[in-house]
Amino acid sequence: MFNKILIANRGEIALRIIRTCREMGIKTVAVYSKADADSLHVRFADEAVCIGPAVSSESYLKIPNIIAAAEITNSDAIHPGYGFLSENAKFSKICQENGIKFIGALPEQIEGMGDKSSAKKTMIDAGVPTIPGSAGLLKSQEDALKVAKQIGYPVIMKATAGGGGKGMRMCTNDEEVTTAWGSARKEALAAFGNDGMYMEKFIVEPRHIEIQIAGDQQGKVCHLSERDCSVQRRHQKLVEETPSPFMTKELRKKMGDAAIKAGKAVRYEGVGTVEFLVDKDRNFYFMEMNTRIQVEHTITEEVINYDLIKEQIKIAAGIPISGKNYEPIGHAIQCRINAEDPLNDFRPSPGKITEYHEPGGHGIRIDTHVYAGYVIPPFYDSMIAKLITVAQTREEAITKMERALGEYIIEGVKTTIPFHQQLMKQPKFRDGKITTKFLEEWDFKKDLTA
Ligand code: MV4
Repeated sequence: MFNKILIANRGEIALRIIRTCREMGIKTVAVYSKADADSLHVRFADEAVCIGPAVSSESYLKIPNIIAAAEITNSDAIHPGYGFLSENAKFSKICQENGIKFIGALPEQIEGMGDKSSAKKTMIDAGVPTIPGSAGLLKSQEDALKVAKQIGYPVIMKATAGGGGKGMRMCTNDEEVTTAWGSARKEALAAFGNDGMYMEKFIVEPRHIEIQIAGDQQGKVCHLSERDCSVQRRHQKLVEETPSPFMTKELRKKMGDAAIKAGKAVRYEGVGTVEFLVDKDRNFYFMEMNTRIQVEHTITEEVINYDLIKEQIKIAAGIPISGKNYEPIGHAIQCRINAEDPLNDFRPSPGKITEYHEPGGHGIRIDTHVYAGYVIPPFYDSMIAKLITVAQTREEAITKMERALGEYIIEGVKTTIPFHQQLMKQPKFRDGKITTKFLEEWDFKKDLTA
């Protein structure tokens, strides 16, 4: 087992990792930017190293500084958390070359999944269902028009280096394909330095359901059931839950098998997520594979009673997994509490938290790094807490969430708490009738100001 782990991250996930390390008897090193000197992850770690100024590109993304911090503290592994360097193939490789275990995917796995068109090809070869579309990248505008005709409108053009909706265009006719061919490629080139595009049939009002998997160094892969992340706004997840209200035992078996196939196809080591789009007839299609721990891993932990960070560390240390698949017990929901103003286009609202009181009681979990007097810096993402409720049924978990949101006091900054309070009351949400279209169709500003 590792002696000392450096955590190349900040905020709640840095704390989350430190906590598990402490339970495992592993020493921890925090790294921090000048803007985070007063952060809890700095105080809770055994050691802390300042790695640069506030701006991420000069600190949390600065590979030489992080490697140097690992060397001087004699760390034998690095946990990258999510975001920042967690899916950076180059960083994974540099760790490897310096004899530091990267607690995440191997460079070739990150690379293979980062290119969406080649990831899709890998999945087709492995027998994982994918969305009908172009065989690989589109060669020209004429090729795009030809493929669109073959698969039939509506279609969607996607950047192979994409994710998060950038360089993605839905097209309903030839003219839109012609326009998209220019604009989407330009956008992708600017964002990723890669303008490779592929095309798929557009799935109308899909659900986003992802399967958590774990694979060990011995080649065993298991699934840890699903999370429904259909409540998203501009590709930002706001609420996640498990089990999915749309799930059946049969579908879980099929999607779980497909996710395991996906993991085995790349000999996946560590915990990962296979994202699927699910249509109204419960057909499911591979969308992307994430090779990191995710923000929403918490809800899975609650329904399968399993510490996923501990599992990541054990797998990285070469300890085999049991290999059995997990069924969820009970129901867990997570609301992302962001320092954002839901009435002003979710504009970030950094600043000092003047008053802070957390909800508590049975079935409540809060993962956060904030406290009364904490100043939220403007440089990083605006998530300040994850509020998770766990109960025997979905209805009870929602009721508990309403109660907890009502108890949560955060003053000095705007937060998404009022948004979540209204969401929990929405009949469509309560009925589990949520697709990725749901937030577009709901006039939440009206409900927030009523
Ligand atoms: C799609 C789709 C419909 N049909 N692909 C959005 C992000 C990117 N990872 C893939 N995305 C989508 N791909 C086909 N063939 C609809 C979306 C999509 C979406 C997917 C998941 C969660 C939220 C979404 C919001 C809008 C569009």
